[in-house]
Amino acid sequence: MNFSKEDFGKKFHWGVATSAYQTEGAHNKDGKRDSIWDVFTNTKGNIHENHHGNHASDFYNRYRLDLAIMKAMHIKNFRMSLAWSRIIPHGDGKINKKGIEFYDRLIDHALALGIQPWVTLYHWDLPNELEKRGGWTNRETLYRFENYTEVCAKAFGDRIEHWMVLNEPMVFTGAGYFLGEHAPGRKGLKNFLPAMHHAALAQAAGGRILRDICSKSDIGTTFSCSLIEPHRPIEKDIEAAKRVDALLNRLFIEPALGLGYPVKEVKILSRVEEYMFPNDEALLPFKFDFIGVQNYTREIVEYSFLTPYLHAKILPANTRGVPTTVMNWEVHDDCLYQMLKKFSAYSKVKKIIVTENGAAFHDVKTAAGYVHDIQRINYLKTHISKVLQAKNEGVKVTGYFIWTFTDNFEWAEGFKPKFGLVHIDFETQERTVKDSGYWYRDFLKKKKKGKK
Ligand code: IFM
Repeated sequence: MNFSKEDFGKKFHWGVATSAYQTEGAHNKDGKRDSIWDVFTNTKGNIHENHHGNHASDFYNRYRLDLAIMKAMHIKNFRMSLAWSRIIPHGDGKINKKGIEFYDRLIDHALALGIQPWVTLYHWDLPNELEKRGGWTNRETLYRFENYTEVCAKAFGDRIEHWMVLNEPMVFTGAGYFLGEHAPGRKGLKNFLPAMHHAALAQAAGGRILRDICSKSDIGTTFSCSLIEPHRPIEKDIEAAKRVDALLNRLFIEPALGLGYPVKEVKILSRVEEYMFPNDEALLPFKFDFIGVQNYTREIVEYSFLTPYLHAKILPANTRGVPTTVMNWEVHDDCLYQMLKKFSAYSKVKKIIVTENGAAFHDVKTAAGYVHDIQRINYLKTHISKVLQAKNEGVKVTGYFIWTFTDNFEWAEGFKPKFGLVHIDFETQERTVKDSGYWYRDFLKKKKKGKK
């Protein structure tokens, strides 16, 4: 490895990223009510082998242990999310004191250990009571989200230096309200378009509320993205790739930057007007202090007459003869670099943090108690080196967070994909630091040869 942490400068933020539903467990403890994921996972057939996050990696009860491991690994930044249904169990109305107290304890403990919590307000776990009233398809959810943001900002804002409003809105609206593969399992344009619009409004509204209440904090939001390339260098595939790029990579950042929805490329999006109030265009932008870029892979696209709306088809990685992860995502060395270049080309983007990057592989714990996850180490080294390349070329990237700290619940794929630096035995909840975890620890600790 021909680079070290020092090459990124002293102010670069190194961390790990997690989310509430994927780790906390304690799904009905201390006043928490159901989120859409509690309900979705309890319906047979929705999730790989009917797994659910009722217990997950039991972070709710074991956060002290996990933070101690984090500290031993020299990890100083911890991206986590708040479970709305723990704080305001019905999504609306009464605040659950015990929910606030849990996050108070967690935040205070992290800070006492010298670990900065980076807080995401919404990582997909909408209180189910709101879903019963239409969820993100109902504009009312936007107003409830504003209230929830205010409650969190007032409760934790004195200690949180970095906030993120939404996690990957394209994924939770696309997979949750168009494809029906994620909670709440709704399908079709009539669900997707209003959900998308209300989430885009929530993204900016959340930013404004946080800025008002937490004027000293850095306010960001995160975007999923993939490098999109055409299958063949022919007009039809090139145009198809542009449409997929607009949908997957531009749909939420462009309204935030005041550029509107990418309707020129994806014409069907213009139907969003049905759900827009007269002043909405002015409410979509917000000047975020940073954007979170979350990239894992590249997608190859070809023209397809059969695909409704987009006329574009993504070719699954396992049909292309490329190396893949357990998610069937291509391992592509350059994709994160390309994404950093792409997002930094927006002149209004002030700073970029890689708020997620990582990979799921078939980890095996040996009889001697080790996890030799060499593929993950290689993946991380390559991607981190590409972050450095982008930085050296002038991209204002100021942080990098590995997805994820411990193995956890991977949504529709259940516990099958393992993304963690720390292995979890979900029967016993035993933690074992993988070789990648030791590698990250040493990377964070090491000084470059010859430097003091
Ligand atoms: O586990 C997810 C996370 O919740 C959001 N970003 C992608 C990760 C890996 O799929």
